[in-house]
Amino acid sequence: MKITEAKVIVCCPGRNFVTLKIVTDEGLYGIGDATLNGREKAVVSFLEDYLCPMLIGKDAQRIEDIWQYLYRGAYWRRGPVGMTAIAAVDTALWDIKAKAANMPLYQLLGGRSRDKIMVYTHANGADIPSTLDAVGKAIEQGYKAIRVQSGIPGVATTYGVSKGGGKYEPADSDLPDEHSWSTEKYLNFTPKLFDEVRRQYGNDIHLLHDVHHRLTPIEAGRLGKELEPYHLFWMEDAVPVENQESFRLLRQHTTTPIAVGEIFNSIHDCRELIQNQLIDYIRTTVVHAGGITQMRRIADFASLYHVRTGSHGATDLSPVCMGAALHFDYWVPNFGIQEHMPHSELMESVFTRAYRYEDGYFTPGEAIGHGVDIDEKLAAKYPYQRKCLPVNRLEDGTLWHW
Ligand code: KDG
Ligand code: MG
Repeated sequence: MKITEAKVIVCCPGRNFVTLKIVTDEGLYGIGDATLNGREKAVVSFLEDYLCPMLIGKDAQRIEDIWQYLYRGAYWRRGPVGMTAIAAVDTALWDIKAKAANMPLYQLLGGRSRDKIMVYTHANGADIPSTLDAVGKAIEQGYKAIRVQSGIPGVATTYGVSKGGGKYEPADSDLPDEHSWSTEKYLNFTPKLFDEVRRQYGNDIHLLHDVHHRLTPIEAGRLGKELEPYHLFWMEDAVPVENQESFRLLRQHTTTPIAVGEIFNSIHDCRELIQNQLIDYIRTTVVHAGGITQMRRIADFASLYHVRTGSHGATDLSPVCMGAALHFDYWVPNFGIQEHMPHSELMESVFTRAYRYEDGYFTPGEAIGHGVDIDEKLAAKYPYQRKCLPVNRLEDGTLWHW
């Protein structure tokens, strides 16, 4: 089965998505997500100028060899742009292989390990009362696990909190917006937030929180410790990930479970954290961590160290990634949870999807392949728009992690 065409489709139905379509001489095709928020065009170029020409004429059935060719065969390896491009190729090839086998992808991976996939959604508000309302709405929608983020008194803009109560979409301006940050105000406020949520909604709902890389290890240790009475499902991205020794320090100070990895793109980024049992959940995703092929390796490795999966699933990961991720989640033995930040109706209109939500859980559906397709004609009506993620500054103007 020879690859005859590999084309990149860029669209912006409310936000940018990059999709790779691989076509074969047997008429089967597959699609993969190649979206890298705020850096979309870099992946488009990586694919169009380098990877797509290399694919023509290759046997689409040889997923492993193509993965090795694009990764091991490259002198300049790793990095978000290149690994997102490889992920798109890999996802499209698994889609083709499952279609050729006339199976849903999860069957090809080894069959399902569970009946349904628990997801967590986001609840956020400008202050504690509106955040509590958002948590209540998520519970009404059936969610069993909820990520809670709130505006902080005295801090003008905060990660995870939408402007004016709408859906949160951080890449929202042509050039980076400037946000502000105060670690002191955040640390003083956040335990109060979780205290209120537990008081109002009790102990049965799973609560999660994303620090978004903003604390030093000792600050993160303090937060983890102060959040212990509210027994979070996880505290995410507590510290920047470049210096992984930070996690050792953090671990020594708290029993709050630790999640990390949405910005990782290689199994090597995860290795020490997993091997030393410094984390509880690994958040790598299909689209940013080299596709299904590398995600399986990461999960199998993690399973040796009691680390479970918790794939990133913000709206900048397209429905194609969500579809593929749900097949992976259905199969993976050491599944933890899957993030679900719902796409808008407009975004979803461009992609047909076999996956379904019901009462806090997803199933990937029984369509062959990964079950997601793109309506190219409709996609063409929504051309690319440049959108950047924000940058962050401390109150004195010092540039900080966003
Ligand atoms: O593009 C950046 C987003 O994907 C990220 O900010 C979302 O941290 C995120 C999350 O946990 O969903
Ligand atoms: Mg995050």
